Amino acid sequence: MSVQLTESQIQDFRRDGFLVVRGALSDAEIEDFGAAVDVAVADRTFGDERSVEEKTLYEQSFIQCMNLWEDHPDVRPATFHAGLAEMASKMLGAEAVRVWHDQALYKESGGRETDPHQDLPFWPMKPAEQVTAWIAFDGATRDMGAMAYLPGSHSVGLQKFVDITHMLHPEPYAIMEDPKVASIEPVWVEVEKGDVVFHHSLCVHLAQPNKTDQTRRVFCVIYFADGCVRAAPWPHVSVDRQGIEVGNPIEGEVTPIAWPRPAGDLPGTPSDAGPAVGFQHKSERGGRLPG
Ligand SMILES: O=C(O)CCC(=O)C(=O)O
Repeated sequence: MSVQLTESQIQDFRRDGFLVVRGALSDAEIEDFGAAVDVAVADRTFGDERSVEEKTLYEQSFIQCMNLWEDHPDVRPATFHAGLAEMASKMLGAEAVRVWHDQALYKESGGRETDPHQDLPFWPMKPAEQVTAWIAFDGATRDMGAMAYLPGSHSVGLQKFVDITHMLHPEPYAIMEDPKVASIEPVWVEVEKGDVVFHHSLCVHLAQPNKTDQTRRVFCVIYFADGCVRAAPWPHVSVDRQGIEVGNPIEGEVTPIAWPRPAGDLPGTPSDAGPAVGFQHKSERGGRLPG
């Protein structure tokens, strides 16, 4: 029996822009999903022997591998988990949700913090009806790289690009000091195995460095309300690979429906799955220049 959201949880998400769902996944699911994502990350990063110190500042925040469901079918039950996708649709008030992409965000031992940012400015999509499910396979304490969220920051009219890659701007925009959110105290959220934290695409969030000797193994699924359209011409694999023009609805085999689907039905491999879904920085996949 899957966990069902209460009306009060849905209202909490809409007020705060994030929601912790305790025990959303069973031990068996966490074990299976973690094992599948570990294999996929090992495949994608094969041959990269660099230490954390040798990596770029962005890579020091996490090893990012996206669209793992496409070339690793064992990851699909996680990316298209019916219970999580249904929760996302309820939070967004959407009749159906699609997957924008999934991604592993493995913060290595010694990895630096994740700089505070919003997600939507990386994505050429509107309206702001997206939610990310953040799954820490081993749980996450603050020492290990737990996340914090600025409650209510998704609904203050803030939509600002922060270059968390440090590639375009060595000093990214200090979003926590923006007058629209400067008075909001971050809420740190430690999680246990099986908990899932959802955040809205405009909710400002950040993560602690990993001071432990264990990798913080996190997997995310980004859902969007069916009907969202391409908002801008700048490149992004989730729209470019299926030829979506500005103003057109984002639909197709690269961004399949996650909810509702017939029980046990998982999407097949997109026709061009391959190099296009390899390791990418958020900036490379978005091609987004700060506005
Ligand atoms: O896991 C992290 O450190 C950052 C996560 C994040 O930025 C996201 O899920 O949008």
